[in-house]
Order: sequence, then structure tokens, then C-alpha cells
Amino acid sequence: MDTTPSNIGLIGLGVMGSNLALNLNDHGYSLSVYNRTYTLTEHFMAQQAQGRTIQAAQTLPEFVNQLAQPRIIMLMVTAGRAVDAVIEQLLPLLNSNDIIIDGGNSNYKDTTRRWQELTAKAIHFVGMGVSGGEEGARHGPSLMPGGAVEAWPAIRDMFQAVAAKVDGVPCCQWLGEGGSGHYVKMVHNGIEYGDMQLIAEACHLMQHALGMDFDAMADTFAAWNQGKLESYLIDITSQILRQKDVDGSPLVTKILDRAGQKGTGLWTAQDALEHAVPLTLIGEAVHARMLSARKDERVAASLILGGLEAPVPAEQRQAYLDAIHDALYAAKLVSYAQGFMLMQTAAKQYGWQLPYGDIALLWRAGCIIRSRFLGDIKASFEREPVPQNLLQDPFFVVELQQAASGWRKAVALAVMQGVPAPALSSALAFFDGYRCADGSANILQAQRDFLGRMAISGWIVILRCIFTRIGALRLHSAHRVRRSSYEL
Ligand code: NBP
Repeated sequence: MDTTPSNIGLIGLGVMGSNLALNLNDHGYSLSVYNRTYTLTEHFMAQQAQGRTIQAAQTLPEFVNQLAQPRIIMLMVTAGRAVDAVIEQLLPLLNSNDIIIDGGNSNYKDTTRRWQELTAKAIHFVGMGVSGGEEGARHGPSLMPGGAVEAWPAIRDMFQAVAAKVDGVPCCQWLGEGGSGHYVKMVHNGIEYGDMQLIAEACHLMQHALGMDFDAMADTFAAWNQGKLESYLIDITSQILRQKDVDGSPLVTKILDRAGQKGTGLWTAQDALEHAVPLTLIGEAVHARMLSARKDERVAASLILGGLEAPVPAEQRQAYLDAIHDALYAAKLVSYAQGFMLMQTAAKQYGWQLPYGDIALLWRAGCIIRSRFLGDIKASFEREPVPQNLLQDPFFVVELQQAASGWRKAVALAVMQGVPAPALSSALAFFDGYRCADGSANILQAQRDFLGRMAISGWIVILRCIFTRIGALRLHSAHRVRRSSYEL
């Protein structure tokens, strides 16, 4: 039996853990693996790990003893209590300067707490966002590490080796202290929600407002993938639309229009509300999934309230298709600008120095939102001075101005035909609000002031009643004055 200390230990041999273990080993790193349920470890060792420099451990003490020191231990277990449970079991077995990396989809607030607790115990804790699913874990994920910077020199080469690469540049860079890695991963997931929703809305418009069949839609997405919209999601949408069921009908028509969610989009939207950042597009993407879940209610409502209008005449189709292309592109620009706005705001609050240009590069490969224009975002953050918001960057300004007329046309089409397009239209509303020097909030503020004055005057009447001892009847009418003033 090989007793050479392993370079890294991995806990959790589920979908992500087993694939990441193989990826690490492909790059020359020896591993020890541990899984709570040992039969899974046995299965992994007998199948995928055959003939590799991977050792199995049945217990955590055995696992920890197999590792080279200072130890590097990666957790790929379900986010939440499981992470705390594993850390608790590991702690008595570790020495100062050992490293624990949580590669799950942990909430950044949990990561910050764990980083603080473990720093106090001289353990270097890293929260690392891992994107790209099973395929990414196996052949090159996008990795977003943050936490104890002392750990970075020890883990950098290993994780940059296994990460996805673009022109030799690894999609793995240090992001900062505390929960910054998981924060960036959370925003990444939120942006993914937004991108997917925008594409779904474009499909819906093509199908219902333009009356296109699925092959024509697939051709359109394939063509769009050759231009500014080039991205993994546009590419797979083209492939999805072309797929046929065994009876020859488009496969998408057999899929229920009800989308689930694992929660990171919701976290992003909640976090934006907490940080007072108008992250409208991702918020709408989360709402759209929630509305999609009410399938039975929607079916009933369509019978009561009526459905969609008839598609526009075929001869208008191409002009509208061009408009939908521009709307999709412009709304995507807004979505990324909002995502970076959120990261910039959070970074200020938490004292992080997030490398924004590098973040754009981290997402160029190995993850679902990989796309051509992330290179343009990197270029924007390299400009001097860095614009206070991507929407004020010269590249964004030109692109948005060019797309604006088509964007409006596509949103107007959605409105007139009754096709829901909450992400495309909320992005446009945000854009118009953002570039509006004289907004409507003066009216809101005036209303607030008016209500406040009325409330104060109501209280003055009450106090007068009390001090002048006017009696119960008048006091009662003063109360009514106060209540009615609020109702204004
Ligand atoms: P799986 O569901 O495939 O595996 C979960 C692992 O967690 C198993 O090894 C399980 O052990 C272990 N575990 C649990 Br559950 N509770 C435990 C506990 N109390 N103590 C020790 N181990 C425990 O998950 P996965 O898809 O590999 O995801 C792992 C992490 O990566 C999650 O945080 C996930 O959100 C994240 N992630 C997943 C993807 C993806 O596409 N799947 C992508 C990116 C990130 P057992 O075998 O004994 O139950």
C-alpha cells in the first residue's frame, strides 16, 4: 500500500467532488479521499480511481494522517450545515496553518463567519466558488477563491492548473478576504439567471409574437452566435430548439414551462435589496421563475383573462428579429452592469479589493455565462480613470446607443402582443431611469413630506386636546384627522 503523503485531501465524493478529484489527479496531484458514506468511496476507488495516485480513507483521522503538511483539505459537500459539521469533526485533527477550502455553493455570510472562526484557530479557510457543473469540475471549472490570503501561495498552482483556460490564462484568480470568493460566485449565479431569462423571453417573442417555428428559431440563435451575442448559452439554446422528440415534434414543446431554482439567484436578489442596489434584471429573472411555478393558476387565468394576441404579419418578422437581437444584447449589458454595481457596493461595505477586470476574465471559460463580451468588460476596467459604472464606459455607451431603438421596438412588441418580457423591459426601464437627470422622485418626496406634515399636525391636535383637557369627544375626532391624513 502506498503511504506517500497526498498533496491534497478531498471530502465529499458526490457529483462535483469525484470529478474534481479526477481533474486534480490528471494534473499530477496525488489525493486522499473521504466520503461520509463509505460505500461511495469504495465504488469510486474501484471504478474511476483505478490505477491512479488516489488513496481512500474510511475515517477522518485516517484521512488527515494521509496528507502532506501543512494539509490542504477541500470540502465538496452540500452547502449549509454539512460544511459546519465536517469542519467541526476535522478541527481536533488539524494543526496550525492547515488549509480548509470549501468548494460548495455556500452563502458568503456563512463563509465570512467560518473564515473568522477558523482564523482565530490559526486554520486558513478559503471559500472557493466552483462553476461549470460536473463537466467543468472534470475538465476545467471557473474557480473563484477568497478568504485567508495566507493559503493562496500554497494552493494557487494546483487550482490554476485544473481551472479552465483562455489563451493560457487560468480562470482562477485570488479575489480577496472573507466571503469574497463565494460572493462573486453568488453574483455569477445571479447573472446566469438573468442571461437564461433573457434568452427565454427572446424565444417566447419569436414563437408567439413573430409566429416562428422552432427550426427557424434554432437557425436564428446559431446565426446570433456568430456575432456580438456569441456565448455558451446562445449556442446551447440553438441546439435545444433543434432537438426533436421520438415522434418528430420539437422536444421543447414536451417540457413543462415551470422552472425550478436552487436559491443562489434568490440570494443575489435579496443581497441587492439589502445593499440598496437596483438589481432589477436578476430580480425579475427570479420572479419569473416564481411565476412559472404557478402553472395551474396561470392556465386558469389564461381562460379568464384571455391569452396572447395573434403574431405580427410575416413580412415584418425580420425587422422585429433584428430588434429582439438588439434588445437581448442591450439588456445583457445592463444585467452585467448591475451585477458589477452590486459587487462594487458590497466590496465597499466589506472592505474587499475585488479585481473586477479579472472577475470578467474568470467567467470567460469553464462556466455557463462564458461569452465574448466579457473581454470588453475587462477592457472597461483597465481604462483610466475606471468609469464609476459600466454603463458610463465608452464601450457600453456606444453599444447601448446603437441597440436602443431595436430594444424599444422589441419591448413595445412584447407589450402590444401581450408576451411577458419582464427582464427585457425592466432592463430598459432601468436604463431610462439611470440616464434620467430629472427623475420622478421629487413627487414621491413631496408626497412623503406632505404625509409627514399631516401626521405631525394630527399629533399636534391630539396633544392640544390633552393639554387643554377638551374631553373625549373632541379627542376622538382628532384621531380621525390623523388617520385620514395617512390615507392621503
Ligand atoms: P452531491 O449531492 O452529489 O454530493 C453531496 C456530498 O455531500 C456527498 O458526498 C455527501 O455524502 C456529502 N454530505 C452531505 Br449531503 N452531508 C454531509 C455531512 N453532514 N457530512 C459529510 N458529508 C456530507 O452534491 P454535488 O452536486 O457534488 O455538490 C457539492 C457542492 O458543490 C454543493 O455545495 C453544490 O451546491 C456545489 N456545486 C454543485 C454544482 C453542480 O452542478 N452539481 C455546481 C457548482 C457547485 P454522502 O454520500 O454520505 O451523502
